[in-house]
Amino acid sequence: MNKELSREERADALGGMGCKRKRVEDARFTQGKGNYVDDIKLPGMLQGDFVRSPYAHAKIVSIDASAALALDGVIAVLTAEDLAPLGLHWMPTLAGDKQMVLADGKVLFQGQEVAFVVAKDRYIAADAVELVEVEYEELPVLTDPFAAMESDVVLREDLLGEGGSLPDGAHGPRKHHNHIFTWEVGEKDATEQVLQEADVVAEEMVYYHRTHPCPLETCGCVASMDKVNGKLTLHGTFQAPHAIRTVVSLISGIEEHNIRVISPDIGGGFGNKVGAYPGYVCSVVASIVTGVPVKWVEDRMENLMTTAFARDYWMKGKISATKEGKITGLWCHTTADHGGFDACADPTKFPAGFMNICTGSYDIPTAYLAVDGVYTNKAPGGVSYRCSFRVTEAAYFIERMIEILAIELNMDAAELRRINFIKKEQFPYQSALGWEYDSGDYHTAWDKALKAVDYDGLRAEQAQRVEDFKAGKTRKLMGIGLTHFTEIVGAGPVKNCDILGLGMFDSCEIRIHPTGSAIARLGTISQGQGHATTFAQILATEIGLPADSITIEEGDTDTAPYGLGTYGSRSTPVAGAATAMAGRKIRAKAQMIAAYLLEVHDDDVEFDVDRFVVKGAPEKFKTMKEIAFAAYNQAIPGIEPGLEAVSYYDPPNMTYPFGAYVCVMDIDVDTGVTEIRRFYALDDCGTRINPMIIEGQVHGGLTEALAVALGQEIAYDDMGNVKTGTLMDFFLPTAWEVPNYETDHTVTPSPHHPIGAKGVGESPHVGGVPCFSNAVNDAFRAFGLRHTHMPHDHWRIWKTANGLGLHG
Ligand code: MCN
Ligand code: CUM
Repeated sequence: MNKELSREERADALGGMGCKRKRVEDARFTQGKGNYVDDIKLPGMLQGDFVRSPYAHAKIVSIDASAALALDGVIAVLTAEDLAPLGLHWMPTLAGDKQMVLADGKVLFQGQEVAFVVAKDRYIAADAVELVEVEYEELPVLTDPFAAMESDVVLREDLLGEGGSLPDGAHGPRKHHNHIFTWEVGEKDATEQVLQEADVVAEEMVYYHRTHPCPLETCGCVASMDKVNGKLTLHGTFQAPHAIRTVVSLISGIEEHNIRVISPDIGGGFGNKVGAYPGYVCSVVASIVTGVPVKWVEDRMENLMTTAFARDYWMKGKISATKEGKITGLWCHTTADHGGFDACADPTKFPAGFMNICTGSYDIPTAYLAVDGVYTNKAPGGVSYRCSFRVTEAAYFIERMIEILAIELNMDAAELRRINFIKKEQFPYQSALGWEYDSGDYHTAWDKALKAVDYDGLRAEQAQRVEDFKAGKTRKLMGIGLTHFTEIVGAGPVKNCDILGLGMFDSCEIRIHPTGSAIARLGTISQGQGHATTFAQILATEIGLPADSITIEEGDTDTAPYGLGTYGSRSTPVAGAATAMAGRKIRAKAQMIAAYLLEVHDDDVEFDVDRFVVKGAPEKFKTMKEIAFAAYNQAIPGIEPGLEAVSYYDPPNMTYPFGAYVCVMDIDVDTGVTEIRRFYALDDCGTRINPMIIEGQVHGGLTEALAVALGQEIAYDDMGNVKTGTLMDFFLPTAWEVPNYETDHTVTPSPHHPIGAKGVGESPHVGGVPCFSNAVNDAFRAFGLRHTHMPHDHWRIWKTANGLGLHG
């Protein structure tokens, strides 16, 4: 090389943080070379399939598997009776409840697992499922959580004590046999007093309906018990492979070192793949029993009807303010419908997740939140779907309450937000419900957003539209949806966040090879977020080797360091921090090696992009590539050979990303059809690792938000039948429905994260749902609407317009 590169050129060559590096994953995905669970085919592998309950609540009178067993190619039919001797007919849930693996005397929701058929292939298994005769005796069905709390019908006899008494649940005392827990945060009496004395109080019931993450790839696994060496290998669609390994060990009794859990490529998780499902347990048992590998993969209906739903929160709210619009208090009581078993995936101490972030972006001095979890005859699960542990619910709640308060005050909703935002100089900010927000600059983001969309111009146009509508010149109304959300992502810290007692740290282990390339392994697992691309960028900047020379590997518990996995947008805040810290350990050792090679003191060399240089003599340097080789090639006094490091990172706090969104929508009053004219999304996730990946995350999260706000729902009839169990009925948006999103950003680094990064994966969903919903509600504000429930499909919007007398 004759021409010496400039610092900038050397930095560019690394492909480090801040650059729009192309996704390294896509070469295989776009060529159909991904390796998903259903691609795994092991010698002799059998196929499992479930017999499921058609009823939402019924006693099991008898199960007759003889006809199924007589079918050629059927190996076994497992029922609760077969699992009971092993103690595996029930399993613990992540929420501290227990769940039937196979129906033990009764069923609690439509689609519940009743028997597990094991056959030579999937087709035979499906035929055999039809041949299993189950006699049911129907029981009264409860699909409404308020009715469930009043009903004499007992859903969970297993949780009754002697003589029908009510022992405490996993989260304290229970008030009723269908009650799960009460969780309270904040000051009840003080808040009620503030509400009583306030100039203005707005009150509303805000319902966030039941939805489903619906990833393209459904849940599944392949269990393979090697009886010769006692090793169990479990391939599966797991968002938390290490936690699954620990759970499998605890419930099966197989020692943890004899279990290898592998998450191969995952076709979208969105929270659906955090929990443990009966299919995993049955596959493992079936493999142990038969001695050959057993695969289980859900079909679409099974995925929609039986695995982790999201939301189903009834949030009764009160918000108070002075005449001038300064908010004085916030009160919320939530009734949470958890279905038949509480299988939510929240950190143990937070039975309603981080819903106590519901004071949002506002400086609210006094607040109170109570959540009652309730059993009903619906599918278990909960929390999942780009939610950051119930933060979607919290953001939807506060952003609706703000809009309703603006109506009550007869004020502009953007201005009401502005005067109540937490100010830049108030960070770190202690919220009334117990969080310490790390950093933020809400006013700057808000002003930038309003300016970008010409907010005043939009309001003027809207006012004109209302005039025109009243004058009969148009049948279309215009809605302006506003949202300013504050997220909370990056669980840990270990001191207050654990799942099943496992502290929520994360990890990274790096090995630099002699030729200056590297492999880094993490405790997280990508499901489409592009970790192999972005974590290599963090390392490129930290250790000065090109991102293209760094392999990122996740998801194999035999090789990756222990970590709690990918959900709650925690990978960047936690594993990303571990990656930077491990990189710095590499650099510290590299510094000693460089000093030795350059024959100066350690303190006399400094890191410069891709090398260590002698201070004041930039022509004397050793590149990281040279240093890597030296680490393996020479004996350096006082320094071990090799160049490796590992970091287990326990974050001191969560990170608090935020954003300002504006949606401009036209609504045809006669058809209820919505047209999104404009969607502007400003996100602040602190230091940005890869702007292109962030933009992709934002587009995806917004599209899922559009789905939820405008039509997607898991609906039940009174008998507990799922009305939306196929993609014919369950709204999954395609390019057809999706508008052109405008993305923007500000950068307010996290002060405690080693590279200042906050998470972003869930932000667009958290902010998007209220923004779309606010646009619909806002379109009708001039005609007296306060609040209407999601999902805002055409039919419901038509009904809203009709109810307001807009159809003449
Ligand atoms: N990123 C970045 N700069 C930042 C923050 C993040 O470049 N300041 C990048 C990260 O490097 C990573 C991606 O953005 O490649 C998302 O990072 P992060 O916000 O840390 O979220 P996680 O990686 O932990 O992903 C989880 C999050 C969740 S909880 C859901 S749900 C969701 C989401 O990611 N599921 C997804 N986005 C998804 N995207 C796809 N394609 N598939 C899913 O299943
Ligand atoms: Cu809450 S859905 Mo994401 O945490 O996997």
